Amino acid sequence: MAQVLPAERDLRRVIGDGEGVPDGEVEGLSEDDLLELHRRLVQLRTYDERSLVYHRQGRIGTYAIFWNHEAMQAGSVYALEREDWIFPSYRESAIGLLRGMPASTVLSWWRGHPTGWWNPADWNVASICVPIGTHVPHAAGLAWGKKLRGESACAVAYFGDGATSEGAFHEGANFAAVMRAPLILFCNNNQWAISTPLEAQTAAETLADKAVGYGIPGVRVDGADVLAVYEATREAVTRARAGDGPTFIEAVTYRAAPHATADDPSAYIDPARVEEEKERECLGRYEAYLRRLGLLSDEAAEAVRAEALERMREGIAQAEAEPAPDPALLFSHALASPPASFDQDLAELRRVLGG
Ligand SMILES: Cc1ncc(C[n+]2csc(CCOP(=O)(O)OP(=O)(O)O)c2C)c(N)n1
Ligand SMILES: [Mg+2]
Repeated sequence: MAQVLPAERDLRRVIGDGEGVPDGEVEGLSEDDLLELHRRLVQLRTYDERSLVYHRQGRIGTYAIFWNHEAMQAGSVYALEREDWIFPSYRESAIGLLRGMPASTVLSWWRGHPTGWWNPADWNVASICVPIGTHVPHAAGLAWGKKLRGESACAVAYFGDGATSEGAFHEGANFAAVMRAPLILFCNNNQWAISTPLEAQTAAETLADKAVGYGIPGVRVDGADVLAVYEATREAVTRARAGDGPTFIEAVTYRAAPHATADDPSAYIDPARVEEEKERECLGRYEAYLRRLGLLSDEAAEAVRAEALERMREGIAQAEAEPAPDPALLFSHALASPPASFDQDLAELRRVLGG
């Protein structure tokens, strides 16, 4: 068995600050790659900002904001192949867009419309997981299955800092490690689980330290540095494909938005800390990096934004054009032998809905 070293403590970074901290670069990324990463960040940012507006307008339901989480999602997915599987939590609800999934599909999910439930095999993107951590064993099982079949695909499970306190996380991580399953455990450590801060979540010095207990490598990256996230994930993918098993990636960030539209963080978060974090948010930092390299002009940035906005306009129009679903769907797959009372319940529901 390979020797497992203590988890890396320092945050990996590639992007400098334009002043004392110099910019690095990632080997193997062309200028086209750098611009494509930018396009993807803007796509996610636009999705997120528009969704908040759609929520306020009553056009989608409760929505889990992922503002400033885009670099963790775009950077890690860029290190994957299309055959690799993505297991998102609600925080990565729009990650399918990076595989070409229509925005209307994800918006329909937030509208509670059946067209929002895609076939995972169409995109190699599992259903959005709302229970905390329950998708980690699913991802471990899928990854192990790929290994048993001799396929080269791997899986990535996305979860938060709070999920690391859940039994399902432990079971999935331990199982994948023992089976040397090709799994990447991607933890978005935004330092909050709704109103529970990180220090109330764990007694470990870092979340990456947990990897040591599973006998797998643990790395820490700056979650607002899309290039550092990409590089760390690429290494984890290489390890997974080589048969060396899982890697735990702790991407460190700070939640700069409410947990979700139903949350009021002013009750528990220091607003000055949030403002500080917004100053170093991931898209602005990456755009500044591209500008320092001379790769991004105002016009080009504007064109990318306009394209992303158009995709959202089309997406919401398409989602809203879907006919209302039949309320019978609520009952039809619940039980193999439904009780007679279901008929009365459905009739009552139709009466209440005015149908
Ligand atoms: C099993 C389970 N317990 C509790 C909840 C309620 N809940 C929803 S979000 C959340 C916080 C999760 O925090 P974290 O894992 O850090 O993810 P983040 O929301 O910060 O991305 C909790 C406890 C849930 N969805 N599932
Ligand atoms: Mg969290």
